Amino acid sequence: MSTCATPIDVSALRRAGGSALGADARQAATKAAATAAAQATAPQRWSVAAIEALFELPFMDLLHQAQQVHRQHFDPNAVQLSTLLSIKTGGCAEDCGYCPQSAHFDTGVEASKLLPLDEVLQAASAAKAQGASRFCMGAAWRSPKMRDLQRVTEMVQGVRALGLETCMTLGMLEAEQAQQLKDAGLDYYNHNLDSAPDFYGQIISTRTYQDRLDTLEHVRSAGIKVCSGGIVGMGETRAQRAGLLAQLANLEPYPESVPINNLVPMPGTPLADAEPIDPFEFVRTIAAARITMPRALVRLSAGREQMDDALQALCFAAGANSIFYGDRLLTTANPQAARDRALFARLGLRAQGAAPEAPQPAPDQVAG
Ligand code: SAM
Ligand code: DTB
Ligand code: SF4
Repeated sequence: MSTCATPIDVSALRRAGGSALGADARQAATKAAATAAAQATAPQRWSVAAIEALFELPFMDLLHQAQQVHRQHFDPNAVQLSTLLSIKTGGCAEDCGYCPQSAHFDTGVEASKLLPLDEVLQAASAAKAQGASRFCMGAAWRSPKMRDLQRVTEMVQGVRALGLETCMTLGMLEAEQAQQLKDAGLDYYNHNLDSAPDFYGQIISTRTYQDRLDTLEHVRSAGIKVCSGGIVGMGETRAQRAGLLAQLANLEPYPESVPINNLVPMPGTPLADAEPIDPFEFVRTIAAARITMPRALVRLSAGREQMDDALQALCFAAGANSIFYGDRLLTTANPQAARDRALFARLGLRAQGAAPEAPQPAPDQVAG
């Protein structure tokens, strides 16, 4: 890992606060020692204002800082690949305003039953053969029922036996349910905070922010690694994007994996006509996530299909080091695996922790 770049003072930034951050403070922040956050023994809290101050930095300064933090903790040319499968689609009782799977909205997504084990294992084998290191299974549930949990634990065991890391996202969990998943060998549980507390109520009414925090606590206490992030581009303000990151970064410990989703506006949902976020603001969000959660895998998640290669490259430069890999997310399209392999080859990126037999990008797959 290279640490050649000019150091920064992350603590100074935290102290600096929001709009008060002027050119001098910015300069100070880019000149002082880089490893403050990484070396801190006690976790420090991030104020929303300090994270807003990161967003307000000149774009190049912010990217530079994010790269420095990234390089202290990760190989900057390695990207972790997770493949997603919807094991139970549609008909969800929740009213998340972005989601095509909610039964509250007429989106054309048909409700289906939980997939059989053999179909799940087939998809997992295919994901492994393509080079994924983690297999994430998602269900459109408010929370899993007892009988569902029995069946999903078999999926965890089967996918693990294939040599893949496992992740599930099944909605809210009670403490005992989290323990059952841990006992089955589940590595990660995804449950997003989705947005800042002061914006959340405009998007979802059927579960509270505290419900989400409680689930994360149950997952953490059971010893499962936490995957939690959110969505941007839902009409939130910059302060609210900072507010989401503050919530995540101040979890003790912060999540091992942080998906940053760019809203995929789905016809029929209340957010179908949401104003798209400025692409550079999206990159800023990735950079701020990297700086505030230095050791987390920051996942460039939903929305890649709508991004060009240059924007994705900026996201990687800003510290994203994980993607969903494979042609589908849950109900929407994701870039074809071949397109991702070509992008990786053009950028000199490689898959982190891929199975040895995973196909490496051939020179002729490199797009012009
Ligand atoms: N039902 C479970 C839950 O809500 O926790 C798991 C599945 S849910 C679809 C997982 C996450 O996908 C959501 O928390 C949200 O962040 C993301 N998501 C859903 N629809 C999206 C969309 N249209 N655009 C971007 N992200 C989306
Ligand atoms: C996450 O944060 N993003 C993924 C995963 N966790 C489960 C889901 C994205 C869903 C995008 C809309 C869809 O495909 O339905
Ligand atoms: Fe249901 Fe999850 Fe979609 Fe919300 S995000 S409607 S809980 S599937």
